[in-house]
Amino acid sequence: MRVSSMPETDTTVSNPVIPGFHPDPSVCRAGEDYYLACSSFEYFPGVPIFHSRDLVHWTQIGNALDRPAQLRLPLESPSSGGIYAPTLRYHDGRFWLIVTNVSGDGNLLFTATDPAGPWSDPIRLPGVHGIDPDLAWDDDGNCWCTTAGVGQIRIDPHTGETFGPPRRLWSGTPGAKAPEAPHLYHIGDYWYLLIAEGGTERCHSVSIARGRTPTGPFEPCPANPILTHRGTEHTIQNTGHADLVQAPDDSWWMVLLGVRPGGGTPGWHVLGRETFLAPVDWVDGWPVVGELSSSLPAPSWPLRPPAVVPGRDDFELSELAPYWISLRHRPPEVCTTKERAGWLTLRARGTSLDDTDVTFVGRRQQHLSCRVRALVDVTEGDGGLAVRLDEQHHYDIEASPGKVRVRARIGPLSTVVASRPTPPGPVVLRIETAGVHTVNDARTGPDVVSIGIEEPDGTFAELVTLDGKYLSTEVAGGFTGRVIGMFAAAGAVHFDWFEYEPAGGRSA
Ligand code: 6LW
Repeated sequence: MRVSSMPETDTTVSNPVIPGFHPDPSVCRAGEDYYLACSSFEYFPGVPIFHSRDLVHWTQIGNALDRPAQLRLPLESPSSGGIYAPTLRYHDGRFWLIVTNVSGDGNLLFTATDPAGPWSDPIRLPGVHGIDPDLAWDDDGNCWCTTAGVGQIRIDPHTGETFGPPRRLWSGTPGAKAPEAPHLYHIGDYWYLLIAEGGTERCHSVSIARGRTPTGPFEPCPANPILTHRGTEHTIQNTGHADLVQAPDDSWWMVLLGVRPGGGTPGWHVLGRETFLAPVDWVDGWPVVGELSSSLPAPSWPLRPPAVVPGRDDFELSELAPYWISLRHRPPEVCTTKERAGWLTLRARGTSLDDTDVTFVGRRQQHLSCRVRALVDVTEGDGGLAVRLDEQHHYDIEASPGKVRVRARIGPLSTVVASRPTPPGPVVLRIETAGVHTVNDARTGPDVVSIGIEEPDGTFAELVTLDGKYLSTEVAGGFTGRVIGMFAAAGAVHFDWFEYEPAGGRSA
């Protein structure tokens, strides 16, 4: 099952091209096909892989780390731990993915002939330290691995062996903090080193330097930062962590992360750091990034929107769709169709979303305004729907036989905010989020999260409306974004279907 981003008109591209929590994008091209990977932190499976034929429409084709041998996330690992930024490259007819598991085995390298998978077991890199690892090959076949915080070292990508001590290449702009997200490219007569600096919040930026060899020395671009929205009122903020790719027509493009805050300045964002696209030109041997906006002129080639995946999952397939993610590992008890044909059965491990070892299966919230519904049978357990950022920031509606209750967890505060009896039998739970848009897509808030059930005649019986600001990154911190899904708090909970629907206008 393929999950596609929003369709666009033929003349414009709407940014983000991959809405929702899809940070630290890394892109590569193989012939006419583009592939993109993002970080995934405490979620399993990890590192979503996307495919595109036009750089504009992206379809999730899998997750690179989809088995425990590849992705070990200790149950006590914190939210926003786990899998940090990847680099995805195509070299010598194979796909290469390098990533850091900050809660487990450090820097790991994977290969695949098909980016949809299966990907290999990890090639460990004990001699590679730091985060945001990058891979680049020179014309002599040497493979250079560059990381944030340590520098560059030559590796054997087949064995993980490292050669010589690491060397520092460039520390970025004097005075700018957190040089990270390095990517090395051989373009024309130069080797270019692209980095992010300023930190992944409102000061985030993209800078670049160049040298004659992959090991430098590097001279910084006189126009650095080549991209930033810091100090502006732009509706897209925190722009940084970029990667460059050349199209078959020789044009250049940049994917990068950004956020869309609401509530005025500095505001708050709820969908996490999303993947954006920007055009790049070259002037005097330096890249010049075109305007990054929520609506871009389309590239010169025909756009190829793939089939949009329906937002409803009836759990009829033996495999969960690739957009489904769980916490720290997919619970072995998740049985789709085996126990009840066409139902998803979740067996409780923890007792609530406060626990790091909770049975939760969710999908990234990709629209400021959306409606989520699910039919749940709690004759054998307790469970329901939740919208979460982390263990300390989530809103849940939990059904148990004959009643539902809504609980809000905001930092140290946790309280049942509403409850009511329910008719016997399965019940439809509903969560609606609404982020109010104004001119130019700037969201002035408020964010609201309405939670309730559906009466037998389908009408929405709202139990409570909560302030969505408390499920934002500016309140909760961290590197992820909202995930909405199903959970089990006791026994076995059966879900017949789950439906995610964007509401209102273009609110992606
Ligand atoms: C990522 C690094 C960063 O590895 O945050 O703030 C980390 N910058 O580039 C997680 O996204």
